[in-house]
Amino acid sequence: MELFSLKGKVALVTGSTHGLGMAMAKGLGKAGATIVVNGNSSQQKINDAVLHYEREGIKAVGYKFNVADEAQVIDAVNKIQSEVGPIDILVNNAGIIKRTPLEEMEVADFKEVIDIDLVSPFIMSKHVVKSMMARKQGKIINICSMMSELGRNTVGAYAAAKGGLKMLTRNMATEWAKYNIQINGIGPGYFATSQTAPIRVDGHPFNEFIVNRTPAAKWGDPDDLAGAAIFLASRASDFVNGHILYVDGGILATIGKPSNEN
Ligand code: GCO
Repeated sequence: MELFSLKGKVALVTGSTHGLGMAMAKGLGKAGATIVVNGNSSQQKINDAVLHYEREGIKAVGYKFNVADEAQVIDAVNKIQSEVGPIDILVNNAGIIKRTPLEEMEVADFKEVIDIDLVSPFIMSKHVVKSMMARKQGKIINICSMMSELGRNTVGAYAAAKGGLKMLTRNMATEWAKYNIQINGIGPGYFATSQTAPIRVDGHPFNEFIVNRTPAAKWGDPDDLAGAAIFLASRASDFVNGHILYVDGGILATIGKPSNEN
């Protein structure tokens, strides 16, 4: 099990005050890593999250910064590396979604989704990878989506960003693997989070559609992502690079089935 140990490692997880980010960060923390908690909504939310991690026996420190603002990222990465230590693991999880038909979507909204879901992982990785290159080791995990492979009504900007993130992951691996840095992605299926709450309401057609469309016949629990995160952050994945690990209850494995079939 030493292969999966993250003892002595520092893991920066963007958007880790709640949801999938927190679930993955808790997994990394339980495997021994010190968690650098990030968010951009409020310092109070970050402080509350740090307390939550500590109550779970996880060493955590909080940094409020906007992952889409390069100046803030440069400042935060420098502060974290001098106050906590070199960043061994970067999880680019922070993201937004806007559900609007493409023909009605404002260009500014489209650009904002691309900025946070695609450009920010580039900005974060660009400034964290430099010390990983110098130390000839590091792990970067980009949080992709079903929309890295599939389209869906109303989430066109999100699909463009997540499709782009899949290829950005592969190109980062192409350019940085030679420094003994592993860059991979995790593609969550449909999980019970605040982001999916509007479409996961009892009686909401999309809710039933997902339960029927997913071979596991249920929405995922955020904790179901912890194992994949630990694997891609640990020595167990030292020769895995440019890979997207889908954790989706089997959605991508099947064409689906009509609702009258069991
Ligand atoms: C949606 C959902 C999805 C999920 C996830 C699926 O509106 O379809 O919010 O985007 O959050 O990304 O992989």
